[in-house]
Amino acid sequence: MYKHCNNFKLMVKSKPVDNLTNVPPLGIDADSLKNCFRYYYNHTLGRSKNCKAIHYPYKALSFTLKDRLMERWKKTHSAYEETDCKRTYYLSLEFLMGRALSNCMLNLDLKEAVQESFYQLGLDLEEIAESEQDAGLGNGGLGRLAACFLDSCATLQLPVKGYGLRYEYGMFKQHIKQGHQVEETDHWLLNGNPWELERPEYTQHIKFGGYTEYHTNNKGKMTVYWNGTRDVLAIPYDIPIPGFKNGTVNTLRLWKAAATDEFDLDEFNSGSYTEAVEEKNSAEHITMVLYPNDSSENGKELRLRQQYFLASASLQDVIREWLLHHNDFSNFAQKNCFQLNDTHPTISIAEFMRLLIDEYEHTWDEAWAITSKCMAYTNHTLLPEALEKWSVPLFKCLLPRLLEIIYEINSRFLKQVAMHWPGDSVRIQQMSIIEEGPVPQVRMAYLAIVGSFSVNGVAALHTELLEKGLFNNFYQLWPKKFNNKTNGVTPRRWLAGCNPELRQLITQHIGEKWIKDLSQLNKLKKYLNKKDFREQWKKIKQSNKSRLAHLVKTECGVDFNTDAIFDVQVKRIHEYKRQLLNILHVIHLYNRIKAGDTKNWANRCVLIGGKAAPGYAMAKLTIKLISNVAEIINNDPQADGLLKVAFFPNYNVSAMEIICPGTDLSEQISTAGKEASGTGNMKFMMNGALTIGTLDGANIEIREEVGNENFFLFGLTAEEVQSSHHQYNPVEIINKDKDISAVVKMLESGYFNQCEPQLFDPILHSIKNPYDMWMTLADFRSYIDAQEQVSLAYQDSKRWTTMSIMNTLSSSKFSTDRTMEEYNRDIWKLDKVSAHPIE
Ligand code: 26W
Repeated sequence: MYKHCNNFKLMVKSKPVDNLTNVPPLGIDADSLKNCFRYYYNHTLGRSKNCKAIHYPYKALSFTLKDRLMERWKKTHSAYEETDCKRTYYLSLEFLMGRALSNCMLNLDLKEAVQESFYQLGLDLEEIAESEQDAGLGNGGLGRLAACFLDSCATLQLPVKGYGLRYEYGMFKQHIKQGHQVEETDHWLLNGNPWELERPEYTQHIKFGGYTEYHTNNKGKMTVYWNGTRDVLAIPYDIPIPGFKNGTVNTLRLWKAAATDEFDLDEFNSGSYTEAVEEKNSAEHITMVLYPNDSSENGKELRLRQQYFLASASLQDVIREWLLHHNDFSNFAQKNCFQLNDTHPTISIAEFMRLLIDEYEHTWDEAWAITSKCMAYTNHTLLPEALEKWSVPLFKCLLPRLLEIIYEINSRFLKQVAMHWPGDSVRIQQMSIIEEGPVPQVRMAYLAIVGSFSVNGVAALHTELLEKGLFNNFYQLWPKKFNNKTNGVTPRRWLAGCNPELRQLITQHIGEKWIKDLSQLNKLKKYLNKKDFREQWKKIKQSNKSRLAHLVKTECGVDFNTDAIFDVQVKRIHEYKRQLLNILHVIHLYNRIKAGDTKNWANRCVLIGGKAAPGYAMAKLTIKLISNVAEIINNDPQADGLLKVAFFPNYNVSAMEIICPGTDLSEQISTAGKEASGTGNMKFMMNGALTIGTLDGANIEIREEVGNENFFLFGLTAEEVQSSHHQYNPVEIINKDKDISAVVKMLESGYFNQCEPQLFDPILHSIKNPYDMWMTLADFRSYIDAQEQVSLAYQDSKRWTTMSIMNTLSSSKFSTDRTMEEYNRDIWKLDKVSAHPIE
């Protein structure tokens, strides 16, 4: 293990360094924090009062807080070791953590003490906290979900460790220039990350390339050697994950790729010294950048390298720790579980087989018995283009031994299929992990299902559609493997943290327990009709709207009036999410203004934000359309006061922390059957926004919880979408509806692209296309009508306030605490371990 880290030799003559019990606990009062802060600022960082850079006070405070986490972190680790408890490893290519500092203060309950010490030092805590860069190691929903899960696991004292990649560059930064998205790199690690702890002593070796050789050993046993590989080092960096006021600190371990110091002697001797060194450079590329695609990634070799790198490093690390305390793998499966976050880390199934067979001398059957009992797979998407496939030739070249193992898994699996459906060769072809064709492909989702004991979807409808559609064959074969786990969001970051005024109001009325047990929000019901409570509720919403309006002004240069409806859609830009439907409605409202038709009008400020995958032309064009429409409307005096539109640049976790508390209306308008769950919808609901939405993903469950009367429903159902594709006639819809035809005409006239003729033709074609997958116009009328209901409701301020309160107090199901309890009850079956609470 230490082969390439010679500075991590073990001590022989020295005694172990003083253990934890002899270390005095660090003070958490304002004075101790202040002294510690000063120490770091002056001594460790070596800055003086002349230094103006905000980065250093940020760093000094982060170190101060990390120190407070450290003893809890070690105690948590020892508690897990001492109890020899069962563990879960959450394997994910993405962890969208956002900022750490304010979250740490929240969960350690240190905010007031830090505030006090900063007051004494004359420093502005808010300004310093806001200077922290987001850890944007994810694209969207899937990555943020992983982050919320970690928060809940630590809060519930579940022994769960996250494993991911330490990308040097996170999600790109989005600028809007002349209405177009422009990407800028996010070199978030440039100035160091004060929250991470480098652990070079646990470096792992990862193999790539080479070939396999078969030898029979002296006991007559066939052994496989994977030789001629080009190895890469995986160096772990640990990030602390504090639970909410409970003394637990779990770990997120992120791997960085580094070159080995071994030189390829052949190359060296043949004089290719620089080439040999260059090779080392390419090793480091593996964790250089997060892939910014949230639906399709067409077989890029580097992406497969990333996936295998994560899988192999994490599994070897788990095995290393396991063997510290166990002699063999006999009860490994009883004590360990790997949760695969989508198919991205699915190569783990084959890699674990390889390690058990080739490195730890198990038979195939023994290895399979262990592997298939500890892997669990979560699916996050129904879109066929998002289902990962890897070309067999690429696999063979990069991971020859793993391909052999996958073929063996497949051949044994297909025998099972043949037994279940004798003579059904079509079924075999349909279910094979290897898709035949000119270039055969490895179907990662099928590998994940075959190798896991649990397969789950992320909302009730989504799981049902997996069972009935995409994975139906597998469901027929193994119905018990399938289960639903509706997503959630952490109420620490997404209510207590981002909405401090509402936190205070709620706590004043029902105490503080709701932060750990969101079902307590129900207790607010008795205040629903209390005048004082309602007034305060409204006041807080207004104040959060002012905060958001201020942000919109600085980021977009657009004035939002806080009396208007704040109508918000923020999420990745994708055709299925139908930002297009939203902007078509905006154009409709504008047409009404121009026609003087403002009966029952409610003033609106429409905010749309999100990143488009850099190669997704249609998504980028949608951003341009939104920007152009905004430009025209915001500069038209006729629309002034009635309608404002803004595109929010660089939407990320920290922006959402300001956006969701200030929102009145949450837009969840995907084509039914396409959005697996959605989690933004939950953040808005928790903060008292009302939803306008289709019967898709978790919207269905949100509506169930809040009641039909508190939800603005529109659009076709998933079933209707499925069954009406063949008779979809958008041109007829346009011709029959004067509002819709006015919108389409407006676009066709080039009103929004006067200097750029034909610019939006692809958008016009797509909505008029009878094969439009997203059936935008099919739902347009129903959407307009539902939006009119929204306007009416908003004018009745009393009714709106009631609906808003009802949304927050009905949101408890959507806490990831509930989600994690369910994963644990049905899949992981972990005991909770208390890490000797200090609080
Ligand atoms: C191949 C690259 C790639 C990368 C990411 C393919 C697919 C993805 C994800 C599946 C995209 C994603 O984030 N899915 C979202 O997951 C959320 C958490 O479960 C759900 O709430 C969203 O509905 C789903 O779109």
